[in-house]
Amino acid sequence: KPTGGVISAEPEPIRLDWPATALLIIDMQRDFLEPGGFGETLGNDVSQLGRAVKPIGAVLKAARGTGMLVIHTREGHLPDLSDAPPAKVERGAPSLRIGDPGPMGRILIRGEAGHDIIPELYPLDSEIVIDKPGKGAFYATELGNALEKYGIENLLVCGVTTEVCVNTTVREANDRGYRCVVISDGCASYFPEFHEMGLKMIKAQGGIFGWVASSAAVLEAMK
Ligand code: TIU
Repeated sequence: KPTGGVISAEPEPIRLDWPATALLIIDMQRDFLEPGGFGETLGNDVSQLGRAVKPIGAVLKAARGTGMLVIHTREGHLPDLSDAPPAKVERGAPSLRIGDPGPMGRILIRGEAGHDIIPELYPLDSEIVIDKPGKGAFYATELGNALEKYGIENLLVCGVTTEVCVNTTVREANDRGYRCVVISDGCASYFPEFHEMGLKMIKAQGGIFGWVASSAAVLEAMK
């Protein structure tokens, strides 16, 4: 089996070596994708995110086949909220606040049913799960250390939401020197126009933050 491949991406094709590449799946949690979770408490139509599940599932399966590092992230907070800034907890007028009891347990709290990753994309025991208190996956987490430890140079990034946790993470990863290829149909937003613009922002100006490719293009490169 080839140890790398060329992805037909925008603004240009990119060759990746799988041993130096990690698949990074951002926050595919029930709290964002299912009714009764954090995303819905903010007033969002959570059905907008479901379209990313199948493309991510296909890439996850292929990535496991290459043996590449797979990392899942989860946004959430400790039960005592000690890692939740008041500025985040107090924000806006959600129907339930972070830490309040909801139908899937306490909203956005680690260990609760709603905080967990959706069954379709559930991590294997061998895969890394990064719990993060913020939108970016590097802030107050072990992600940076893990990428260094495994010799990772490139990230295949997908998950939700495109303009929030995916963009925040890709922007910092780019500053840290990682080549980021964002999987267009493997991301989704509660706002389709933000999804589209979020992807355009990454690949504009010669790929100012990284590359964008479809799941089909990624799968083709992994064949
Ligand atoms: N609200 C929203 O669009 N996103 C988040 O709050 N977190 C993530 O994107 N994961």
